[in-house]
Amino acid sequence: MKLHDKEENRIKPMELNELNEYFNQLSQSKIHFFKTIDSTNTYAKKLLEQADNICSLNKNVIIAESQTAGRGRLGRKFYSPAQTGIYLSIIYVPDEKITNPAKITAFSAVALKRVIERLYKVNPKIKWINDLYLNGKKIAGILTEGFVNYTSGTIDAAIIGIGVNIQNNAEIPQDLAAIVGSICSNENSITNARFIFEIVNEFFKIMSENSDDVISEYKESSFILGTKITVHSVIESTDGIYEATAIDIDNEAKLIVKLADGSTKALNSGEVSLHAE
Ligand code: BT5
Repeated sequence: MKLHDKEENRIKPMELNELNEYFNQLSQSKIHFFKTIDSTNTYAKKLLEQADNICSLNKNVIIAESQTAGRGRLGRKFYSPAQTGIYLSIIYVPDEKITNPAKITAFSAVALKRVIERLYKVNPKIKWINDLYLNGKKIAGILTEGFVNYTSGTIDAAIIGIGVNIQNNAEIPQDLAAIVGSICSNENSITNARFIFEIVNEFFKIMSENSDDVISEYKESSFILGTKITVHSVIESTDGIYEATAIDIDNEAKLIVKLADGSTKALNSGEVSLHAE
């Protein structure tokens, strides 16, 4: 690739003015923008902890151009370099208590997939429960964290953290190079500000859509249904690691698997990795 092409393809840093202009269209929303931060999810959690009234934080969005301690699930790291990806956290305070954060993750994955398709004209697939893949590599991850009200024991708010690789990163650590991909599209006119705004807008739209329809869309985009997978059980430690076939995703976003003895099981936790053929 010529240097000239590289320069053109490089994503531009975010313009705060442009971000503000977009977010002015979304009523009640407020953005918190950082050039760099440890983790946008951690910052969102602090905001919630310090708030007198958490409802006022609904639709607050924390955005960073890079993260020094980006987090995945189960204490894993999310590589979040500047220039090639976007990192944001949405604070969501619904009218009703949150009973199933996993479902919010599933809905977010569909929202993110829709926006990537619309803007970048590529078709990512979803790996249950929180990853988007393109051409066999992971291009985005979602980390939903519930904010628990310790007095009532209910989950009163959710923090939806989204990280997307827009372009390949030349400095990616060796251990990630084989699994990490990027959107890497020819659509160079999409600014980061617009991409982020569309994600947030689509998220709030999808949360009010018919749940069965969204789950159907999730299933249509899911690339593990019908395949053999290896289940790494984390919470139900007695189950350890076992093989199964992913056969369905139910209306609560649980993965239904069929075991070797023909029995089925609904997974709502634990880690799922694709079976190596
Ligand atoms: C996730 O976890 O993929 C959720 C990632 C959420 C990141 C966002 S960024 C904004 C917000 N603030 C945060 O601190 N986090 C959220 P998980 O499914 O556990 O996947 C983690 C695994 O993905 C790692 O162990 C690596 O194998 C791989 N990985 C790390 N960095 C990656 C990257 N940039 N792109 C794709 N895969 C990556």
